[in-house]
Amino acid sequence: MNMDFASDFTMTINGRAAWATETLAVVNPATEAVIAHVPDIASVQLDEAVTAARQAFGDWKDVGIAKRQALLRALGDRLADHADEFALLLTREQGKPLADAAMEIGTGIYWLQEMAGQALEPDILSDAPERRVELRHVPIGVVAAIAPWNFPVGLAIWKIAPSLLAGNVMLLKPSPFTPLTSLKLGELAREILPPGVLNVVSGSDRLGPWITEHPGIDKIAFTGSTATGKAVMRSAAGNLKRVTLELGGNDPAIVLPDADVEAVIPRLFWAAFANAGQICIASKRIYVHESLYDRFATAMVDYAKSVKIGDGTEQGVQIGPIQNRPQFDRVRALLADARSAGTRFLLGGDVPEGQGYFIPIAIADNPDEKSRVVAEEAFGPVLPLLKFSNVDEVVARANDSPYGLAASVWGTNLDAAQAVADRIEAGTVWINTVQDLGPGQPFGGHKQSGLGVENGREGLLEYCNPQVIVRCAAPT
Ligand code: TXE
Repeated sequence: MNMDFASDFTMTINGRAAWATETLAVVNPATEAVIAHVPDIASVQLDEAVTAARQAFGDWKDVGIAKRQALLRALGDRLADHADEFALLLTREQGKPLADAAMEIGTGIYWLQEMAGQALEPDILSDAPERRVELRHVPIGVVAAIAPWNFPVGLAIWKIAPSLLAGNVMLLKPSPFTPLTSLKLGELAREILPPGVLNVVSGSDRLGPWITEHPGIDKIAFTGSTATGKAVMRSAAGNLKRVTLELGGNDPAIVLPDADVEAVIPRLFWAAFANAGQICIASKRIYVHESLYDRFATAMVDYAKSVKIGDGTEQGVQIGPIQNRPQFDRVRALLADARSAGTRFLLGGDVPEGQGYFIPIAIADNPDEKSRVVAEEAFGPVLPLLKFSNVDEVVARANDSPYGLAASVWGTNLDAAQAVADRIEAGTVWINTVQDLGPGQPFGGHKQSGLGVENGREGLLEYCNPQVIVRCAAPT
Protein backbone atom coordinates (compact mmCIF):
# COMPACT_ATOMS: atom_id res chain seq x y z
CA MET A 1 0.00 0.00 0.00
CA ASN A 2 1.31 3.42 -0.92
CA MET A 3 0.23 5.81 1.79
CA ASP A 4 0.65 9.56 1.65
CA PHE A 5 1.81 10.67 5.09
CA ALA A 6 2.03 14.35 4.15
CA SER A 7 -1.33 15.58 2.98
CA ASP A 8 -4.06 13.06 2.31
CA PHE A 9 -5.96 12.53 5.58
CA THR A 10 -9.34 10.88 5.35
CA MET A 11 -11.66 9.24 7.83
CA THR A 12 -12.49 5.55 7.56
CA ILE A 13 -16.20 4.82 7.50
CA ASN A 14 -17.47 1.40 6.47
CA GLY A 15 -14.06 0.42 5.09
CA ARG A 16 -13.83 3.39 2.74
CA ALA A 17 -12.21 6.82 2.74
CA ALA A 18 -14.55 9.56 3.91
CA TRP A 19 -14.15 13.31 3.55
CA ALA A 20 -16.26 16.05 5.17
CA THR A 21 -17.38 19.44 3.96
CA GLU A 22 -15.67 21.13 6.90
CA THR A 23 -12.07 20.67 7.96
CA LEU A 24 -9.86 21.17 11.01
CA ALA A 25 -6.30 22.50 10.93
CA VAL A 26 -3.59 20.46 12.65
CA VAL A 27 -0.64 22.37 14.09
CA ASN A 28 2.93 21.20 14.69
CA PRO A 29 3.56 22.32 18.30
CA ALA A 30 7.29 22.82 17.72
CA THR A 31 6.80 25.31 14.89
CA GLU A 32 3.16 26.42 15.27
CA ALA A 33 2.79 25.82 11.52
CA VAL A 34 -0.37 24.22 10.15
CA ILE A 35 0.77 20.87 8.80
CA ALA A 36 -2.50 19.34 7.62
CA HIS A 37 -6.23 19.68 7.37
CA VAL A 38 -8.47 16.82 8.42
CA PRO A 39 -12.19 16.17 8.05
CA ASP A 40 -14.48 17.73 10.65
CA ILE A 41 -17.20 15.11 10.59
CA ALA A 42 -20.87 16.02 10.18
CA SER A 43 -23.36 14.38 12.53
CA VAL A 44 -24.99 12.41 9.68
CA GLN A 45 -21.60 10.90 8.93
CA LEU A 46 -21.27 9.82 12.54
CA ASP A 47 -24.65 8.11 12.16
CA GLU A 48 -23.31 6.36 9.03
CA ALA A 49 -20.27 5.14 10.92
CA VAL A 50 -22.40 3.81 13.78
CA THR A 51 -24.74 2.08 11.31
CA ALA A 52 -21.79 0.58 9.45
CA ALA A 53 -20.36 -0.72 12.70
CA ARG A 54 -23.69 -2.17 13.78
CA GLN A 55 -24.06 -3.95 10.42
CA ALA A 56 -20.58 -5.41 10.73
CA PHE A 57 -21.16 -6.63 14.28
CA GLY A 58 -23.01 -9.88 13.51
CA ASP A 59 -20.34 -11.35 11.25
CA TRP A 60 -17.45 -10.05 13.33
CA LYS A 61 -18.62 -11.56 16.60
CA ASP A 62 -19.39 -14.86 14.88
CA VAL A 63 -16.15 -15.12 12.92
CA GLY A 64 -14.41 -16.69 15.93
CA ILE A 65 -11.61 -15.48 18.13
CA ALA A 66 -8.87 -17.25 16.13
CA LYS A 67 -9.70 -15.21 13.04
CA ARG A 68 -9.89 -12.00 15.04
CA GLN A 69 -6.52 -12.77 16.63
CA ALA A 70 -5.00 -13.31 13.17
CA LEU A 71 -6.39 -10.03 11.84
CA LEU A 72 -5.13 -8.05 14.83
CA ARG A 73 -1.68 -9.56 14.32
CA ALA A 74 -1.90 -8.61 10.64
CA LEU A 75 -2.74 -5.05 11.64
CA GLY A 76 0.34 -5.05 13.90
CA ASP A 77 2.49 -6.37 11.04
CA ARG A 78 1.18 -3.70 8.69
CA LEU A 79 1.89 -0.99 11.25
CA ALA A 80 5.41 -2.39 11.58
CA ASP A 81 5.86 -2.09 7.78
CA HIS A 82 5.17 1.64 8.12
CA ALA A 83 6.70 2.23 11.56
CA ASP A 84 9.14 4.92 10.41
CA GLU A 85 6.51 6.99 8.60
CA PHE A 86 4.18 6.72 11.58
CA ALA A 87 6.91 7.79 14.00
CA LEU A 88 7.77 10.89 11.96
CA LEU A 89 4.11 11.82 11.59
CA LEU A 90 3.61 11.34 15.33
CA THR A 91 6.50 13.69 16.11
CA ARG A 92 5.15 16.29 13.71
CA GLU A 93 1.64 16.27 15.14
CA GLN A 94 2.41 15.54 18.81
CA GLY A 95 5.83 17.14 19.32
CA LYS A 96 7.61 14.28 21.11
CA PRO A 97 11.19 13.45 20.08
CA LEU A 98 11.51 11.04 17.19
CA ALA A 99 13.03 8.30 19.37
CA ASP A 100 10.05 8.52 21.74
CA ALA A 101 7.64 8.48 18.81
CA ALA A 102 9.36 5.38 17.43
CA MET A 103 9.06 3.80 20.86
CA GLU A 104 5.33 4.58 21.00
CA ILE A 105 4.78 2.96 17.60
CA GLY A 106 6.95 -0.03 18.55
CA THR A 107 5.10 -0.47 21.83
CA GLY A 108 1.79 -0.22 19.98
CA ILE A 109 2.84 -3.02 17.63
CA TYR A 110 3.97 -5.15 20.58
CA TRP A 111 0.67 -4.49 22.39
CA LEU A 112 -1.37 -5.50 19.32
CA GLN A 113 0.60 -8.73 19.00
CA GLU A 114 0.46 -9.56 22.71
CA MET A 115 -3.20 -8.72 23.16
CA ALA A 116 -4.03 -10.80 20.11
CA GLY A 117 -2.64 -13.75 22.08
CA GLN A 118 -5.27 -13.45 24.80
CA ALA A 119 -8.09 -15.96 25.00
CA LEU A 120 -11.65 -15.58 26.20
CA GLU A 121 -12.55 -19.01 27.47
CA PRO A 122 -15.83 -19.32 29.33
CA ASP A 123 -15.70 -20.11 33.06
CA ILE A 124 -17.52 -23.28 34.09
CA LEU A 125 -19.09 -22.45 37.44
CA SER A 126 -20.82 -25.79 37.98
CA ASP A 127 -20.46 -28.93 35.94
CA ALA A 128 -23.02 -31.40 37.30
CA PRO A 129 -24.83 -33.39 34.57
CA GLU A 130 -28.21 -32.19 35.79
CA ARG A 131 -27.20 -28.53 36.06
CA ARG A 132 -24.28 -27.01 34.20
CA VAL A 133 -23.54 -23.33 34.69
CA GLU A 134 -21.29 -21.56 32.25
CA LEU A 135 -20.16 -17.94 32.37
CA ARG A 136 -19.50 -16.63 28.88
CA HIS A 137 -17.90 -13.35 27.93
CA VAL A 138 -19.84 -12.00 24.98
CA PRO A 139 -19.08 -8.77 23.09
CA ILE A 140 -21.00 -5.62 23.99
CA GLY A 141 -21.59 -4.22 20.48
CA VAL A 142 -20.50 -0.84 19.18
CA VAL A 143 -17.60 0.58 21.21
CA ALA A 144 -16.33 4.14 20.83
CA ALA A 145 -12.73 4.83 21.81
CA ILE A 146 -12.00 8.45 22.70
CA ALA A 147 -8.27 9.07 22.82
CA PRO A 148 -6.19 12.01 24.06
CA TRP A 149 -3.23 13.82 22.53
CA ASN A 150 -0.34 12.68 24.74
CA PHE A 151 -0.06 9.11 23.35
CA PRO A 152 -2.41 9.15 20.35
CA VAL A 153 -1.31 5.82 18.89
CA GLY A 154 -0.49 3.91 22.07
CA LEU A 155 -3.71 4.75 23.87
CA ALA A 156 -5.82 4.07 20.77
CA ILE A 157 -4.28 0.60 20.47
CA TRP A 158 -4.91 -0.08 24.17
CA LYS A 159 -8.59 0.20 23.28
CA ILE A 160 -8.72 -1.20 19.75
CA ALA A 161 -6.91 -4.47 20.49
CA PRO A 162 -9.02 -5.84 23.37
CA SER A 163 -12.26 -4.42 22.02
CA LEU A 164 -11.94 -6.01 18.59
CA LEU A 165 -10.52 -9.23 20.03
CA ALA A 166 -13.59 -9.60 22.22
CA GLY A 167 -15.79 -9.32 19.10
CA ASN A 168 -16.91 -5.71 19.31
CA VAL A 169 -16.99 -3.28 16.42
CA MET A 170 -15.63 0.21 16.83
CA LEU A 171 -15.32 3.88 16.24
CA LEU A 172 -12.04 5.57 17.10
CA LYS A 173 -12.07 9.29 17.80
CA PRO A 174 -8.63 10.85 18.18
CA SER A 175 -8.11 14.21 19.86
CA PRO A 176 -8.62 17.09 17.40
CA PHE A 177 -5.04 18.09 18.30
CA THR A 178 -3.52 14.78 17.14
CA PRO A 179 -5.74 13.09 14.56
CA LEU A 180 -3.15 12.34 11.86
CA THR A 181 -1.68 9.04 13.02
CA SER A 182 -5.13 7.67 13.92
CA LEU A 183 -6.47 8.51 10.46
CA LYS A 184 -3.49 6.69 8.92
CA LEU A 185 -4.11 3.72 11.20
CA GLY A 186 -7.66 3.67 9.82
CA GLU A 187 -6.24 3.54 6.30
CA LEU A 188 -4.16 0.50 7.22
CA ALA A 189 -7.18 -1.15 8.79
CA ARG A 190 -9.20 -0.71 5.59
CA GLU A 191 -6.95 -3.27 3.92
CA ILE A 192 -7.14 -5.79 6.74
CA LEU A 193 -10.41 -5.66 8.65
CA PRO A 194 -13.91 -6.21 7.22
CA PRO A 195 -15.73 -2.94 6.40
CA GLY A 196 -17.37 -1.30 9.41
CA VAL A 197 -15.36 -3.16 12.04
CA LEU A 198 -13.07 -0.21 12.78
CA ASN A 199 -14.23 3.26 11.79
CA VAL A 200 -11.94 6.23 12.43
CA VAL A 201 -13.61 9.63 12.67
CA SER A 202 -12.14 13.08 13.24
CA GLY A 203 -13.92 16.20 14.38
CA SER A 204 -13.95 19.28 16.52
CA ASP A 205 -15.10 19.61 20.13
CA ARG A 206 -18.70 18.81 19.26
CA LEU A 207 -17.83 15.26 18.20
CA GLY A 208 -17.07 13.89 21.70
CA PRO A 209 -20.52 14.75 23.09
CA TRP A 210 -22.21 13.47 19.90
CA ILE A 211 -20.53 10.14 20.52
CA THR A 212 -21.28 9.90 24.24
CA GLU A 213 -24.94 10.76 23.62
CA HIS A 214 -25.38 8.51 20.59
CA PRO A 215 -28.04 5.85 21.20
CA GLY A 216 -26.37 3.48 18.75
CA ILE A 217 -23.15 3.25 20.78
CA ASP A 218 -22.94 0.72 23.62
CA LYS A 219 -19.66 1.48 25.34
CA ILE A 220 -17.16 4.31 25.70
CA ALA A 221 -13.50 3.68 26.38
CA PHE A 222 -12.06 7.05 27.32
CA THR A 223 -8.67 8.45 28.27
CA GLY A 224 -8.49 12.12 29.19
CA SER A 225 -9.01 14.55 32.01
CA THR A 226 -11.06 13.81 35.12
CA ALA A 227 -13.41 16.70 34.33
CA THR A 228 -14.15 15.38 30.83
CA GLY A 229 -14.40 11.83 32.19
CA LYS A 230 -17.21 12.95 34.46
CA ALA A 231 -18.97 14.61 31.51
CA VAL A 232 -18.58 11.37 29.53
CA MET A 233 -20.10 9.34 32.35
CA ARG A 234 -23.04 11.71 32.76
CA SER A 235 -23.75 11.69 29.05
CA ALA A 236 -23.32 7.91 28.75
CA ALA A 237 -26.13 7.40 31.23
CA GLY A 238 -28.70 8.10 28.47
CA ASN A 239 -28.66 4.51 27.23
CA LEU A 240 -26.58 3.08 30.09
CA LYS A 241 -23.45 2.81 28.01
CA ARG A 242 -20.67 0.91 29.68
CA VAL A 243 -17.67 3.13 30.41
CA THR A 244 -14.01 2.60 31.05
CA LEU A 245 -12.38 5.83 32.14
CA GLU A 246 -8.65 6.39 32.44
CA LEU A 247 -8.29 9.88 33.87
CA GLY A 248 -5.82 12.21 35.48
CA GLY A 249 -3.30 11.51 38.20
CA ASN A 250 -0.99 13.27 40.61
CA ASP A 251 1.40 10.41 41.23
CA PRO A 252 3.66 10.66 44.26
CA ALA A 253 7.19 9.21 44.28
CA ILE A 254 8.61 8.56 47.74
CA VAL A 255 12.38 8.45 48.16
CA LEU A 256 13.22 6.71 51.45
CA PRO A 257 16.36 7.53 53.49
CA ASP A 258 18.23 4.43 52.27
CA ALA A 259 17.71 5.14 48.53
CA ASP A 260 20.75 5.37 46.28
CA VAL A 261 20.33 8.96 45.11
CA GLU A 262 22.66 8.78 42.09
CA ALA A 263 20.96 5.65 40.79
CA VAL A 264 17.43 6.95 41.36
CA ILE A 265 17.88 10.42 39.81
CA PRO A 266 17.77 9.45 36.09
CA ARG A 267 14.79 7.16 36.69
CA LEU A 268 12.79 9.81 38.48
CA PHE A 269 13.89 12.59 36.17
CA TRP A 270 12.40 10.77 33.17
CA ALA A 271 9.40 9.64 35.20
CA ALA A 272 8.61 13.32 35.68
CA PHE A 273 9.75 14.90 32.41
CA ALA A 274 9.48 12.35 29.58
CA ASN A 275 6.92 13.46 26.99
CA ALA A 276 7.35 16.96 28.48
CA GLY A 277 5.55 15.75 31.61
CA GLN A 278 2.39 14.97 29.65
CA ILE A 279 1.85 11.47 31.00
CA CYS A 280 -1.03 10.46 33.22
CA ILE A 281 1.42 8.38 35.29
CA ALA A 282 4.22 10.93 35.35
CA SER A 283 5.74 11.32 38.82
CA LYS A 284 4.18 14.66 39.70
CA ARG A 285 5.21 15.06 43.35
CA ILE A 286 8.57 13.75 44.55
CA TYR A 287 8.83 13.35 48.32
CA VAL A 288 12.44 13.04 49.44
CA HIS A 289 13.53 12.20 52.98
CA GLU A 290 15.04 15.25 54.66
CA SER A 291 18.37 13.46 55.14
CA LEU A 292 18.77 13.23 51.34
CA TYR A 293 16.85 16.25 50.16
CA ASP A 294 19.67 18.70 49.41
CA ARG A 295 21.82 16.09 47.67
CA PHE A 296 18.83 14.85 45.68
CA ALA A 297 17.77 18.36 44.65
CA THR A 298 21.28 19.29 43.47
CA ALA A 299 21.66 16.07 41.50
CA MET A 300 18.22 16.48 39.90
CA VAL A 301 19.00 20.02 38.79
CA ASP A 302 22.40 18.96 37.39
CA TYR A 303 20.77 16.15 35.45
CA ALA A 304 18.06 18.48 34.13
CA LYS A 305 20.67 20.91 32.83
CA SER A 306 22.17 18.16 30.66
CA VAL A 307 18.90 17.50 28.82
CA LYS A 308 18.22 18.94 25.36
CA ILE A 309 14.81 20.50 24.66
CA GLY A 310 13.70 21.32 21.13
CA ASP A 311 11.92 20.28 17.96
CA GLY A 312 11.48 16.51 18.19
CA THR A 313 12.74 15.99 14.65
CA GLU A 314 16.17 17.46 15.56
CA GLN A 315 18.97 15.07 16.34
CA GLY A 316 19.65 14.66 20.06
CA VAL A 317 16.48 16.36 21.32
CA GLN A 318 15.12 14.57 24.41
CA ILE A 319 12.12 16.70 25.36
CA GLY A 320 9.76 18.35 22.90
CA PRO A 321 7.18 21.11 23.25
CA ILE A 322 3.85 21.00 25.05
CA GLN A 323 1.42 19.41 22.63
CA ASN A 324 -1.12 22.18 22.14
CA ARG A 325 -1.78 25.85 22.78
CA PRO A 326 -4.49 25.48 25.49
CA GLN A 327 -2.25 23.12 27.48
CA PHE A 328 0.73 25.46 26.98
CA ASP A 329 -1.38 28.32 28.36
CA ARG A 330 -2.53 26.19 31.33
CA VAL A 331 1.03 25.26 32.30
CA ARG A 332 2.24 28.84 31.88
CA ALA A 333 -0.59 30.07 34.11
CA LEU A 334 0.30 27.47 36.74
CA LEU A 335 3.91 28.68 36.77
CA ALA A 336 2.85 32.32 36.94
CA ASP A 337 0.60 31.46 39.87
CA ALA A 338 3.46 29.67 41.64
CA ARG A 339 5.74 32.65 41.09
CA SER A 340 3.20 35.07 42.53
CA ALA A 341 2.66 32.74 45.51
CA GLY A 342 6.39 33.00 46.25
CA THR A 343 7.39 29.46 45.23
CA ARG A 344 11.15 29.08 44.90
CA PHE A 345 12.38 27.36 41.76
CA LEU A 346 15.69 25.51 41.71
CA LEU A 347 15.47 25.57 37.92
CA GLY A 348 13.15 27.22 35.40
CA GLY A 349 9.82 28.67 36.37
CA ASP A 350 9.60 31.21 33.55
CA VAL A 351 8.58 30.73 29.94
CA PRO A 352 10.49 32.81 27.38
CA GLU A 353 8.66 34.13 24.32
CA GLY A 354 9.44 32.32 21.09
CA GLN A 355 8.20 30.02 18.41
CA GLY A 356 6.69 26.73 19.54
CA TYR A 357 5.01 25.68 22.77
CA PHE A 358 8.25 25.17 24.68
CA ILE A 359 8.44 25.27 28.46
CA PRO A 360 11.84 24.97 30.17
CA ILE A 361 12.15 22.32 32.86
CA ALA A 362 10.84 23.73 36.13
CA ILE A 363 11.80 22.26 39.52
CA ALA A 364 10.18 23.80 42.58
CA ASP A 365 11.97 23.75 45.94
CA ASN A 366 9.79 22.29 48.69
CA PRO A 367 6.67 24.35 47.91
CA ASP A 368 3.67 24.46 50.20
CA GLU A 369 1.74 21.17 50.10
CA LYS A 370 -1.51 23.04 49.38
CA SER A 371 -0.08 25.16 46.57
CA ARG A 372 -1.45 24.52 43.07
CA VAL A 373 1.93 23.34 41.83
CA VAL A 374 1.67 20.39 44.26
CA ALA A 375 -2.08 19.79 44.51
CA GLU A 376 -2.88 19.95 40.78
CA GLU A 377 -1.82 17.78 37.87
CA ALA A 378 0.47 20.11 35.93
CA PHE A 379 0.69 17.91 32.82
CA GLY A 380 3.81 19.74 31.77
CA PRO A 381 7.53 19.88 32.70
CA VAL A 382 6.89 21.19 36.22
CA LEU A 383 8.02 19.19 39.22
CA PRO A 384 7.76 19.98 42.93
CA LEU A 385 10.41 18.39 45.18
CA LEU A 386 9.06 17.98 48.70
CA LYS A 387 10.81 17.21 51.96
CA PHE A 388 9.48 14.69 54.51
CA SER A 389 10.71 13.49 57.87
CA ASN A 390 8.82 10.28 58.65
CA VAL A 391 6.90 7.53 56.93
CA ASP A 392 3.49 8.14 58.54
CA GLU A 393 3.64 11.76 57.47
CA VAL A 394 4.66 11.03 53.87
CA VAL A 395 2.01 8.33 53.43
CA ALA A 396 -0.66 10.74 54.63
CA ARG A 397 0.58 13.45 52.27
CA ALA A 398 0.82 11.05 49.33
CA ASN A 399 -2.74 9.86 49.89
CA ASP A 400 -4.18 13.32 50.44
CA SER A 401 -5.36 13.71 46.85
CA PRO A 402 -8.56 13.15 44.89
CA TYR A 403 -6.42 11.16 42.47
CA GLY A 404 -5.16 7.60 42.90
CA LEU A 405 -3.63 6.52 39.62
CA ALA A 406 -0.14 5.26 40.49
CA ALA A 407 2.78 5.83 42.86
CA SER A 408 6.36 4.72 43.36
CA VAL A 409 8.53 4.01 46.40
CA TRP A 410 12.34 3.97 46.27
CA GLY A 411 14.73 2.39 48.78
CA THR A 412 17.29 -0.38 49.15
CA ASN A 413 15.51 -2.22 51.94
CA LEU A 414 12.73 -3.88 49.93
CA ASP A 415 10.64 -4.86 52.94
CA ALA A 416 10.67 -1.31 54.25
CA ALA A 417 9.74 0.01 50.80
CA GLN A 418 6.99 -2.59 50.50
CA ALA A 419 5.58 -1.56 53.89
CA VAL A 420 5.20 1.99 52.55
CA ALA A 421 3.81 0.82 49.19
CA ASP A 422 1.15 -1.23 50.98
CA ARG A 423 -0.30 1.93 52.48
CA ILE A 424 -0.62 3.91 49.22
CA GLU A 425 -4.06 4.45 47.67
CA ALA A 426 -3.46 3.94 43.95
CA GLY A 427 -4.24 1.54 41.13
CA THR A 428 -0.57 0.69 40.61
CA VAL A 429 2.27 1.03 43.11
CA TRP A 430 5.82 0.49 41.90
CA ILE A 431 8.77 -0.33 44.13
CA ASN A 432 12.14 0.77 42.70
CA THR A 433 10.61 1.12 39.27
CA VAL A 434 8.10 3.44 37.66
CA GLN A 435 5.78 3.57 34.62
CA ASP A 436 6.30 -0.15 34.40
CA LEU A 437 3.25 -1.41 32.47
CA GLY A 438 2.51 -4.52 30.45
CA PRO A 439 -0.24 -5.90 28.22
CA GLY A 440 -1.00 -8.54 30.84
CA GLN A 441 -1.14 -6.08 33.73
CA PRO A 442 -4.47 -4.41 34.59
CA PHE A 443 -4.02 -0.65 34.74
CA GLY A 444 -6.57 1.77 36.17
CA GLY A 445 -7.14 4.45 38.74
CA HIS A 446 -8.55 4.54 42.24
CA LYS A 447 -10.63 7.47 43.43
CA GLN A 448 -11.11 10.14 40.73
CA SER A 449 -8.36 8.76 38.50
CA GLY A 450 -10.77 6.51 36.72
CA LEU A 451 -13.22 3.71 36.52
CA GLY A 452 -12.35 0.20 35.43
CA VAL A 453 -9.04 -0.96 34.02
CA GLU A 454 -7.27 -1.39 30.72
CA ASN A 455 -4.98 -4.33 29.84
CA GLY A 456 -4.77 -7.82 31.26
CA ARG A 457 -7.67 -10.24 31.49
CA GLU A 458 -9.62 -7.73 33.61
CA GLY A 459 -9.15 -5.12 30.89
CA LEU A 460 -10.33 -7.53 28.20
CA LEU A 461 -13.41 -8.41 30.23
CA GLU A 462 -14.41 -4.73 30.26
CA TYR A 463 -15.19 -5.19 26.56
CA CYS A 464 -17.55 -8.07 27.31
CA ASN A 465 -20.93 -8.56 28.83
CA PRO A 466 -21.03 -11.51 31.20
CA GLN A 467 -23.63 -14.04 30.10
CA VAL A 468 -24.56 -17.00 32.27
CA ILE A 469 -25.98 -20.11 30.63
CA VAL A 470 -27.66 -22.51 33.03
CA ARG A 471 -28.27 -25.85 31.31
CA CYS A 472 -30.47 -28.50 32.90
CA ALA A 473 -31.73 -31.85 31.75
CA ALA A 474 -35.21 -31.75 30.23
CA PRO A 475 -37.91 -32.08 32.90
CA THR A 476 -39.49 -35.54 33.00
O1 TXE B 1 -8.39 16.66 27.71
P1 TXE B 1 -9.86 16.13 27.46
P2 TXE B 1 -7.75 18.07 27.28
C1 TXE B 1 -5.49 15.99 31.34
C2 TXE B 1 -4.40 16.99 31.59
C3 TXE B 1 -4.81 18.17 30.76
C4 TXE B 1 -6.29 18.07 30.79
C5 TXE B 1 -7.00 18.73 29.67
O2 TXE B 1 -4.41 17.36 32.95
O3 TXE B 1 -4.39 19.39 31.30
O4 TXE B 1 -6.55 16.70 30.76
O5 TXE B 1 -6.64 18.18 28.40
C6 TXE B 1 -12.43 14.45 24.05
N1 TXE B 1 -17.32 14.30 25.59
N2 TXE B 1 -5.16 14.94 30.40
O6 TXE B 1 -8.71 19.18 27.44
O7 TXE B 1 -10.82 17.25 27.27
C7 TXE B 1 -11.34 15.23 23.38
O8 TXE B 1 -11.72 15.61 22.07
C8 TXE B 1 -16.58 13.36 25.01
C9 TXE B 1 -4.92 13.66 31.00
O9 TXE B 1 -7.17 17.92 25.95
O10 TXE B 1 -10.12 15.16 28.54
C10 TXE B 1 -10.19 14.23 23.39
O11 TXE B 1 -10.36 13.27 22.34
N3 TXE B 1 -15.30 13.54 24.64
C11 TXE B 1 -4.82 12.59 30.03
C12 TXE B 1 -10.38 13.54 24.74
O12 TXE B 1 -11.74 13.76 25.09
C13 TXE B 1 -14.76 14.74 24.87
C14 TXE B 1 -4.48 12.83 28.64
C15 TXE B 1 -9.48 14.04 25.87
O13 TXE B 1 -9.70 15.40 26.04
C16 TXE B 1 -15.49 15.79 25.49
C17 TXE B 1 -4.80 14.16 28.17
C18 TXE B 1 -16.84 15.52 25.87
N4 TXE B 1 -17.59 16.42 26.49
C19 TXE B 1 -5.11 15.16 29.07
N5 TXE B 1 -14.67 16.85 25.62
C20 TXE B 1 -4.44 11.23 30.53
N6 TXE B 1 -5.23 10.66 31.45
O14 TXE B 1 -3.47 10.66 30.10
C21 TXE B 1 -13.47 16.50 25.11
N7 TXE B 1 -13.53 15.23 24.64
